[in-house]
Amino acid sequence: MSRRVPHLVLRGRALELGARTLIMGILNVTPDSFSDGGEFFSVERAVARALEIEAEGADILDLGGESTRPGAKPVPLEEELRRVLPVIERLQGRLRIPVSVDTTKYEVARAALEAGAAMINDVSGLRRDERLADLAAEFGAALVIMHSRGTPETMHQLPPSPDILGEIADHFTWALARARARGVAQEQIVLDPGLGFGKTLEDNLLILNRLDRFAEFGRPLLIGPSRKSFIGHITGREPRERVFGTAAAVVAAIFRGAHIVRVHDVRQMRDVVRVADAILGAGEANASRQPMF
Ligand code: HH2
Repeated sequence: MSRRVPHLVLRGRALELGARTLIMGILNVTPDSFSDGGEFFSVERAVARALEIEAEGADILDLGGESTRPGAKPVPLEEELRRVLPVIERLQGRLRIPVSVDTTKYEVARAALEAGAAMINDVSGLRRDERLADLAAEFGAALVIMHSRGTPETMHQLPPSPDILGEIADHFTWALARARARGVAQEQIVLDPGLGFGKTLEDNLLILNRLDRFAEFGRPLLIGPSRKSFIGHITGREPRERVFGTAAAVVAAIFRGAHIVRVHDVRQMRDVVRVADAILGAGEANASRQPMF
């Protein structure tokens, strides 16, 4: 299976996709994120973790100031800005990898881009505010369009979708058209089916097992299984104990065509991704011919 798609453009930089899986390292500057809430809730700790995430081998840093866990309360604009902006400002000139801002708010995305962020990670997939696409166009930033059912406050009360894959594909079609209409180039867009966002256990497993269905869009696929509750359901483990379960989901996603994996445990997943990529590349023209065991 080929994972080749056009490269991703973010503010004058180009990230090559498909040759190897890219790692997006998660940094939540929140008191209440489901697995790392409170851990990096000060500027100093967040900056230190960001630099560590880069040193551990991440290709992109994803910084968020609002938890999206089921039932999470929305964070006021001023508070979200207060959480993420100083961290981005302090990382200017110190971090080589691009910074993505995990937000659905126009003002937060704008301030983050002005402070040097290169990517907007919109878990509402343009449903909350289409002007995020205007910002991506204006700054030449990358835009992650994620599928979510409902909002974090309501998503756990929704009835299951009769056709989750079709629902996600319809959303991608709609959001790609909206982004294009607002001037975003295809090369700036990443698609994410949104594991855990209003989906059942079966939905999450189906998304992973059928991820290749979304290859038809010709855009990089991002997948975020890290420590999520579907892994907890299967393994019976608490969020921080879900590293091996996350690894299994990461490998499955890579074998079904994921280009970018969004993870907390960057150091561990770097090895996971490297081995999975090596297996996936076996038999291709440039595979190593050295005997080894
Ligand atoms: N998952 C979370 C947050 N943002 N963005 C994308 N593109 N894809 C995801 O799957 C995704 C995301 C939820 O995980 P986390 O950031 O660890 O938790 P919280 O939302 O509680 O801060």
